[in-house]
Amino acid sequence: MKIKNNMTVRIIIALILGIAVGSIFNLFAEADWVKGINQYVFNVLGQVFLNLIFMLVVPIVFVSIVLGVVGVGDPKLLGNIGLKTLLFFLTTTALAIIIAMVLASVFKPGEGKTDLLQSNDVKQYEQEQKAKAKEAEEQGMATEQTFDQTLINLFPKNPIQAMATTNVLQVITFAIFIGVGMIALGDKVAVVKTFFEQVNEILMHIVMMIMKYFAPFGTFGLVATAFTNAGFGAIKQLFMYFFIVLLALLIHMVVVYGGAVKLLAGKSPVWFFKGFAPAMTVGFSSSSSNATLPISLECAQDNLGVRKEISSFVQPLGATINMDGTAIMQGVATIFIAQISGVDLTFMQLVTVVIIAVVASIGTAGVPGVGLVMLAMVLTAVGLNPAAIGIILGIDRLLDMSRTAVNITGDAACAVIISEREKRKLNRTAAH
Ligand code: DAS
Repeated sequence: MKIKNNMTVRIIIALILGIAVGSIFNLFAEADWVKGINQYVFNVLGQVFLNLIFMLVVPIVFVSIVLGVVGVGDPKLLGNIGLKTLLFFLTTTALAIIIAMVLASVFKPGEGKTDLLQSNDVKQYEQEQKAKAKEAEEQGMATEQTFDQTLINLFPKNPIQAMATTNVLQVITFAIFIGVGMIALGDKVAVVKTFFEQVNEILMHIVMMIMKYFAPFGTFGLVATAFTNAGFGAIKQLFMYFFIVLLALLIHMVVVYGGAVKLLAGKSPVWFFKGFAPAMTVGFSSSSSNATLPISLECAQDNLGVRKEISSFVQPLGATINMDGTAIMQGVATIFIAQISGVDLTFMQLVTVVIIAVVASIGTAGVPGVGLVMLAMVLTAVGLNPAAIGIILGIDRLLDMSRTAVNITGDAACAVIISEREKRKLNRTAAH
């Protein structure tokens, strides 16, 4: 845990330094030496870090969704407890992202003039998009996809091309078919399942390595570039984004989890949060649901009286396929980036964000920073510039800590509810 804390401290120091240096450099933004340092030092550090994150998007999306589908297709899950668990997870994740997008749409953190989007990578992406639209027009192809075309384009003609062009919706579709095929063939493809599990472990380890060894440098580079371009004034929009994610996390915790424990388990929310507080603390400091699992299980079983067989089924599953906190960050971030990009998302695009974020959370393992990798996928899926995550990446570590605490609390709430309802059922049977 010590190393993880140091990593967090290093990233927070890099964030503060980046804001300070960038804001000072902004005062001399026209000087050649500032432009030189900004381009050849800050921008290089930031873009390398972003590329490392993008490098993992397609592999993580493909492998984690194959495993997510196979996991969901586990015969154990098709039982009474499994179906209730799945229903709770999917419902709360969808609720989480809706709360997030409503708050972001009401408070509009990204509104107003900003130079936050001035990094070279973002400008280059916009030029590419304009060139694609122009080419499509010249070929008489419709630039705006109609609903039927969107539906048809969900299914890849060439899954390798879908991966090569980061067409995440098609990669997800292909992954779902692979997962369904693996469920159908069961033990015949046990080796393939092990292969995917081991590749996923490698990918998660790579995420951990990137966050541990490169995140402080990348954070400094991205934040220094953003503030050199935009000046200290940009802190307001970043703070608004930060505040709205925290507000959405708090509302989701108190209203959705507290309400669910009260209404569905007949237990006091205060009792629940007090009993699970130690695990929330570890989740916050480690930014990893997986690393917190032993403490999460202990709190649920010892403090909240969850039956061991229910706790050890629901919580490990939840650490992988249920990430409401992450979905909240993705909902707010998508609306925030659309606002600073001056893009009005259509209703269909908002629905796509909800579906993609729920699907994305199914396969993502609980390690630090993985929510950000999946955010790049969500942005790509709705046609927003994934490079824009560079703007929020600097402050993401602090949010990762908070959303991890929410992720594991959702799993515990589900375990408490199912355990309490199973106990009542047993008591009723005994009474007759
Ligand atoms: N850190 C992840 C977790 O462990 C969440 C995230 O990256 O969004 O739950």
